[in-house]
Amino acid sequence: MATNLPAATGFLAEVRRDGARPLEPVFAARGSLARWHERTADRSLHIALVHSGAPDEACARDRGRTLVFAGELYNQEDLIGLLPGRVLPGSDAALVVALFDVYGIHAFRLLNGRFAALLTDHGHVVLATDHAGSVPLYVFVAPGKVLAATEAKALRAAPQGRPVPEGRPVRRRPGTHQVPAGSVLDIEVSTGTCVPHRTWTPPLARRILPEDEAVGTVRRTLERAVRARTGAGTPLVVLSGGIDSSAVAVLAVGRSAGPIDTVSMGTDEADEFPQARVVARHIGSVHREITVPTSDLLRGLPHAVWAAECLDPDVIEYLLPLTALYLRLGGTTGGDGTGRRILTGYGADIPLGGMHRENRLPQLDTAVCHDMDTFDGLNEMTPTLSAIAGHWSTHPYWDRDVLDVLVSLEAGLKRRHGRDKWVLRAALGDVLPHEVVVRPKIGVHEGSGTTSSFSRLLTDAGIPQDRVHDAKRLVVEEIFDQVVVDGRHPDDVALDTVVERVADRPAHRARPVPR
Ligand code: IOT
Ligand code: MG
Repeated sequence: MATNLPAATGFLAEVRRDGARPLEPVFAARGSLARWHERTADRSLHIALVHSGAPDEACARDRGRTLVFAGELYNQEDLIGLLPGRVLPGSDAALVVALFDVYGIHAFRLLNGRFAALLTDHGHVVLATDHAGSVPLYVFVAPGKVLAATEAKALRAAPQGRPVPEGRPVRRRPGTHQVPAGSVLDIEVSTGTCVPHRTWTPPLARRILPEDEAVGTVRRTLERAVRARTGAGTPLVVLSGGIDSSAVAVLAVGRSAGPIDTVSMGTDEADEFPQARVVARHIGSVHREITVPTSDLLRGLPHAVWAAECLDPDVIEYLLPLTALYLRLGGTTGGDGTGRRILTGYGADIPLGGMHRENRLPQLDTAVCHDMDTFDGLNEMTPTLSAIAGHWSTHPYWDRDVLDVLVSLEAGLKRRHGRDKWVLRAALGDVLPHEVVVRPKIGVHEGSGTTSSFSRLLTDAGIPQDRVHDAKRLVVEEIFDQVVVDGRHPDDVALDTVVERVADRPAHRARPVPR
């Protein structure tokens, strides 16, 4: 592989029997663009790939099948062990197509990875997402046509399509559907008939383990997930100094020959720099601090929505400071080997109930169940968030094995001895300073002042305090319509006008204070 990044970070692929012109590939993800065209007697396949220097490795052909693969696998060794006597596949795509030959669609049940894939298989198209749907995948289906892309905006110009079973319609693009997380869609091209299969689902049962066994299992599984993600170069960890990212950073150090890189972002209003510095000093990382003026942070709202294609205002508040950080990391051209491999602590709170600050076990597990039922489609972990700046991000806590362990632990291991996320804190107790291990959670939206500055933007426009959350939803929707549905570039979105329009809606006008 030419770089330390996956071969491809996104694709648009079109299987057609009609010979129509392929769509113009439009991606927020930055990188080099490669195009392929393949013809058989009854169909054509057009592929446009966003790649980082080795586009050939993102496609694999075997026995009349072609696979397009964006992302990477984290259990290659186990998978290769399933193919005894075969020539060792040279790329993740080649490995998956070889496994498909042995296992059919069930091959996708074997994969632990961060990917979206499309496979042509003799009159069928098979689409697959990883267990978490962490690389979003969108599809348009009509008889004789299957179009799929890792960004909804790439299918913007597709005509009206048919409903896709289990697919999630995209707002104001009724023909385009998002493929669910942990799924395979088996589509017959001639008829457009589509059969969905689940390949993963969050564990529903809870495991009872002695403390030391739970702690040891979490440590080992997380260590393996970090190891699988560090790659060959110097890893870069986005570090807040909280337990989640500090754990990733200290485990990455164990994997790296030299010091690792860490970076923290803050704004002119708030930062967690002192907390992150404690960790950076402890692990001896090469550490940077990036301060983003709050006005610039807010101007990035259209970029965050453009990258994540997400309609949830709370999620956008988590992703906005991270988008701002990724855009300022440098080495931003992609495709020329300067994009960074980024490890993040994002996602630990979901299986551990960390966001909910809940002491009572039934409510804690209710929160975990709710969050595991609702993560799909939020695109919180989309690689496009960092790919808009040419980077590749990856999330050890949402490794399939780590997630299986964390979700399934009984709630009393998550909240214990008066601490939230107890099992994780205990698992890192011997390698992190005590003050880091016991530090209470601060969300990135709080630590960077994003929630408060976004609120102020709206109250300054005259929106009453009690309407602010609702107004945030409308602002995000309006931006989504411009950058995803209408295909506008985020630099061309007039945020002030969007806010004014939302403020002018009757429900959002400030009411006179009753005397
Ligand atoms: P938080 O846990 O604060 O941050 C997520 C990750 O972003 C951190 O682990 C760290 O790697 C990076 N990060 C945070 N702050 C900074 C900073 N100042 N500088 C550099 N890197 C930073 C929200 C949250 O609180 O993030 N994320 C939750 C999940 C959201 C809930 N979603 C849901 N229910 N579907 C999480 O699990 O991480
Ligand atoms: Mg977190």
